[in-house]
Amino acid sequence: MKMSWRWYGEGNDSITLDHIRQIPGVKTIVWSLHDKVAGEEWEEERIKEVVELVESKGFDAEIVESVNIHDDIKLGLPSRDKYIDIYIDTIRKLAKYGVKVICYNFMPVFDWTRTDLYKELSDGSNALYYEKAAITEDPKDMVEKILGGSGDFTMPGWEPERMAKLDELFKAYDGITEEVLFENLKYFLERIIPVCEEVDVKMAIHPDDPPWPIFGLPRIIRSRDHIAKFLKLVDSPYSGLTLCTGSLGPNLLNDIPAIIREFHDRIHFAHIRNVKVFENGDFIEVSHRGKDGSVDVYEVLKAYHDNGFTGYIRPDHGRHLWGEEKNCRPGYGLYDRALGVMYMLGVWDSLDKAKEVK
Ligand SMILES: [Mn+2]
Repeated sequence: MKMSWRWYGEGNDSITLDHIRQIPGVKTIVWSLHDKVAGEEWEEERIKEVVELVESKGFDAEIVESVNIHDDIKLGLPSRDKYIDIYIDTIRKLAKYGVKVICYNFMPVFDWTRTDLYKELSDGSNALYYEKAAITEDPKDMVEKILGGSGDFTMPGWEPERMAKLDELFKAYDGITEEVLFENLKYFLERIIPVCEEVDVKMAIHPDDPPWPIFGLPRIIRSRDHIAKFLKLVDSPYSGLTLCTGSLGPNLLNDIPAIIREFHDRIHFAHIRNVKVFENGDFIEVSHRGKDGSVDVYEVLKAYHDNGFTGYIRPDHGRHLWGEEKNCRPGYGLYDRALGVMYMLGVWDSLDKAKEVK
């Protein structure tokens, strides 16, 4: 297992590489060129610059999260081939600079969805919250909430330019069923995976968050059966998973440790987050400690450990602590994610020791 940390880049994150160096055990920086919109070319010079900076601080830069996928690819439009060519070009450039895993998602229109970015918890901290009843008929209400609450930070998946074309986007997805979306994903993978095999870059799809359809849009990576179907689309180790416990967790029917045990050899990147699911289906993000929420984080880590997991792990979102929400990216503060790293390393070290004793 290699511990990693998502960093939004110089001048685009309240947390610096020097902060991250002081968190025990973090070896890999998860990065991206966050100013790039889906379908845009990534220049080699820009890639080189980030990788060299990250490496100069003693980390490796082996994971990119994300290289976003243009809507034309998801929609299966004739123009998709042009965008797939650009995507392949980016994969080749990233491989040249030592990138091993690319995390991506195939969610139509919206990335992750929440109704409150700063919901207060009983201990006075606050965190991302999803209230089913607050999801109105009109997705624009939610866009306003998300963009209005993100301060000066850009929100990946919520680019104002894309959100301005919301009506057009919804119209384009009219008639795109789960089945069609799977077919369009297959087409994309059939073109890129041979290149990934050639240059040794593993693709790792992120599950849909939350794990159910919203606003009538199809969501296809949200349960054990959806994952099994996805892995058969192109049956190569280079087409794998980012297994996010925070995304699958809000549906209590998802037995995450069982999913890990079944598909561990196709999981390249583990996102660990705990969520507390309420009786009415609302949920809030909580600390990584298993007892604080509905995800049994110990059993999740044990499922990886039992299977000799050698991939990357990162704390997913965290609560905002000690007033840091005034100057941090929603869900990506320093303190709770650092506590999460230590919780995970604590569990992992104990599992290592227990194995030695036997
Ligand atoms: Mn995640």
